[in-house]
Amino acid sequence: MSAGFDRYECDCTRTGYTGENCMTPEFFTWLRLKLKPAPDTVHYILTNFKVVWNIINNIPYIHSYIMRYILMSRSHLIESPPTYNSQYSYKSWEAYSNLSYYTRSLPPVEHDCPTPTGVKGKKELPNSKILAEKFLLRRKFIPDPQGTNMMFTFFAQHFTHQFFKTDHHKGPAFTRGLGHGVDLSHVYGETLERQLKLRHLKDGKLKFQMIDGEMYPPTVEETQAEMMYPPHLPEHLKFSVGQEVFGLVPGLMMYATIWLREHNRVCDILKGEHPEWDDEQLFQTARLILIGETIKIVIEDYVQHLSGYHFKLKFDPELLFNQRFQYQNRIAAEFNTLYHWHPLLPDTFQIQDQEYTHQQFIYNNSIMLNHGLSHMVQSFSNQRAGRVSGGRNIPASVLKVAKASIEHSRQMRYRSLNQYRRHFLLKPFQSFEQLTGEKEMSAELEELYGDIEAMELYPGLLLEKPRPGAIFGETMIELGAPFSLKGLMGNPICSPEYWKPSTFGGKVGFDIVNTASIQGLICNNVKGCPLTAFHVLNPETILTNNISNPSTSIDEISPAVLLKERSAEL
Ligand code: ACD
Repeated sequence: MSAGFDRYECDCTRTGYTGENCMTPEFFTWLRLKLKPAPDTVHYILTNFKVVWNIINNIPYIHSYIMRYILMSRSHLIESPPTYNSQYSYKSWEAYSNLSYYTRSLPPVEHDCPTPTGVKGKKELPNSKILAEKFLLRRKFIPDPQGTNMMFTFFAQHFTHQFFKTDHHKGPAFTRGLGHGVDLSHVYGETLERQLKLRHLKDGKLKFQMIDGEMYPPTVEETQAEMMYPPHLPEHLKFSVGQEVFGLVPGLMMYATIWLREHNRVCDILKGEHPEWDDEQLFQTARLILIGETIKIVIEDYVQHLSGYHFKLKFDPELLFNQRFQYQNRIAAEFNTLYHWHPLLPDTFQIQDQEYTHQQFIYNNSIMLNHGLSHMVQSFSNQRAGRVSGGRNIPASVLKVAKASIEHSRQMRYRSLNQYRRHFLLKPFQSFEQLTGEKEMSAELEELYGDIEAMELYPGLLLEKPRPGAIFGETMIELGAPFSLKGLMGNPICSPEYWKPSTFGGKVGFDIVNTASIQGLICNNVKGCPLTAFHVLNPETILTNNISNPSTSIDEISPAVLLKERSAEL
């Protein structure tokens, strides 16, 4: 807090630290710091000693104890109720109550600070275009050594677009996603008006159309729920779903179709259980079931894959019932920024024996109709994604999104990478070489930034040396995990009052939630039940995309209209 024009005071209340800058640990803080193993050590233990973990995973008491510890230690790092936003670096009712802001983990840098990230570094930050081109642009596709595939990549994009919905009219500090978490607004629409347009209003179901005996989303013509499509696209290819931007890539429309089928499938089951229920109750209960399924899949398949742990992550809300845990969540701007994982995107997309360039892929819903979901799932399961951390792996076609992330972070006056590391209990980097683990880029970064304390968050996350054999560096995990686990477990369905069979229509609905998996979701909704996972199933499969004769037989769309304005949504 400022105290007059040329002084400040630090409020150390309940920080566990004392002193003018709250930098001196109290005794128990000091002891905890001494006893706590470094995150790299914990990560090493969790990703090695498979035999030991296999035993621990089967001893319920120890397994639950560790899972509870993971959830609590991560979510304690997220302020709840939320505090700051990009406009307010002090607590205010406006910042608390105005849901159209993303919240902030760290308040913005004050306007009277000598340098853009505070006190260290140069007066001006490096040019964002130069940064993006020099350090982030892909030279040659770097495959992810963890084996992440395109099923994961499109799941990530599809799932996160229910809560990362920056309001481009208002600016990067604002969101249109007022549910601030897993509300499935990407399936059901953000507003009640859109939801009603998408609903069949019979048996709880969503509107659909049948094509060649399979269920697909209805067209915009039918629902009148607007979508973002290039104007000349034929009407029959303008599918209408909850999230307006999901026409952007066929991978998103594939997941939108799968969740549409899942919703209607669950409605049939619920109607069988409850013939007495009206459309509204069937719809609302199916929505809660799908929210539960999503959280289960995200924790047990998606985060499990990302973590690389041999410890088996478990979705069990009861673990937190006797803990001090707030069932609420507010999406942070920093979480949105760190989730810009564009290096995942390959150079081309392979489906069956065809190869699509980015330009051929975007806004091309005919791909879904031509290949069908089964072939899409099989192909995406086998195609490897790119490594995220380590630098120089963003495809040229989306580099502008990375450049925008840097510029938006500056507009929102983000603190430096090291300040975020301190906040999330990591040691600050001492040098650029320690950050990147190499000499060439680190020397250039030093030249541009002048001081490691001035290094920015987003380029830092993408340039950090990945952990051995891993998709991410330490910072991505240590910042990403608290935001994720708090957001997932803070969902109201995880609270004691909601987490019971009756919320989900009884035992049958509760079982659907408790047995959900990515394989189950696919099996229940895609013809032939193709084998799937979030990693390439055969690690030998294609590390790069080398099909020599890409097809030109698809409905091509003029590049002039492609993605022009809303490419940031990708
Ligand atoms: C742990 C568990 C392992 C953490 C591993 C990776 C996490 C890294 C980045 C975030 C990943 C996924 C985000 C998933 C869900 C977001 C949900 C948001 C809901 C609002 O060691 O803690």
